[in-house]
Amino acid sequence: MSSLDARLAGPLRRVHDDIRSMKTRGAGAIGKEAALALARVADDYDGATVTELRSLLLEAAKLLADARPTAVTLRNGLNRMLDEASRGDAVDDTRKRLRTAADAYARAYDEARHDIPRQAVSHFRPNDVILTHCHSTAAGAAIAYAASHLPGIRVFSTETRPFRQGLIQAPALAKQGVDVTLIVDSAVAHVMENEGVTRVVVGADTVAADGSLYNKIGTRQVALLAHEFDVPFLVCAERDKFSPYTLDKKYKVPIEERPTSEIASEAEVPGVKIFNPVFDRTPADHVKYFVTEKASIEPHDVRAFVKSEFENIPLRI
Ligand code: RI2
Repeated sequence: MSSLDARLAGPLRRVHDDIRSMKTRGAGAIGKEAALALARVADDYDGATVTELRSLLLEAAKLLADARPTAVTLRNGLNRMLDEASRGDAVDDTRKRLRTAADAYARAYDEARHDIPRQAVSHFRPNDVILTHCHSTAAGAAIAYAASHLPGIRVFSTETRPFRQGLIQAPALAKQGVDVTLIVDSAVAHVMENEGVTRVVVGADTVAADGSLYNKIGTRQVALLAHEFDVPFLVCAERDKFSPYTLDKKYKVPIEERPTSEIASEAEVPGVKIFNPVFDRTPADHVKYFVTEKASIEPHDVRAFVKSEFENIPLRI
């Protein structure tokens, strides 16, 4: 961090560390936090040149983009802010533009959680038995909305080892009046076979242009089982979960590995190596629909959607 002085770097480092440590988590939420953090950099900048401000913003964006590599929301939020900064013609103008853009970004996050459930509801039926994996605010909102509009809906929520986000998802659903049961990840096959699961609904960290899904580790196993039991697999994902980087067919979505201590301490398993990848890729042919805030998209239409939604946003980081 060369030119970001201590006054700008301290708060940024905190945002970065909160995202890295999962104090701030959820793919949508980290994109929003990063956008707001860049607006604060502009607010706190006390120099006089727009060129210097832009280069500080780029440096700040690079620092934040590092915090979590898999969810493209982080980079999408930052690229949108950098694009806005490139249009400012003076420091004050740039500051105002970034504040307006960050507030709009935060509003879009909330609106997506209002709109996705209304798009998704047509995919549910009375008495559906839904299985969900990890904690997704987008998927959770869709499930709760369906359960409040259709009778008899029941939900199974996986624990989601190792970070156990199911312990956030399940009570959040229960609080909204949903009939929800927590299961361990390895119970998915048993539950699909014996409890009559009729839908799988998950969130997304990144949706690639080829229609594949990057989401919390274990999602692919759930999708394979859904395929085996002929259960429709729905993904709730707002626009900025889609990755413009993947329009380049050679681009590989990075899979984050987290500290092995999230699985076990060395003392618990002496002499054993531990591997902790926290996301996996689900192929396009296992996804029925991506439900966005505007429409439901089939995997083969994702490339066109990404092209149209991101054509004017340069990828600066
Ligand atoms: P929303 C989470 O990642 C999960 O993988 C979840 O599916 C995704 O973010 C989407 O979350 P993590 O932060 O934006 O737990 O739908 O690693 O809340």
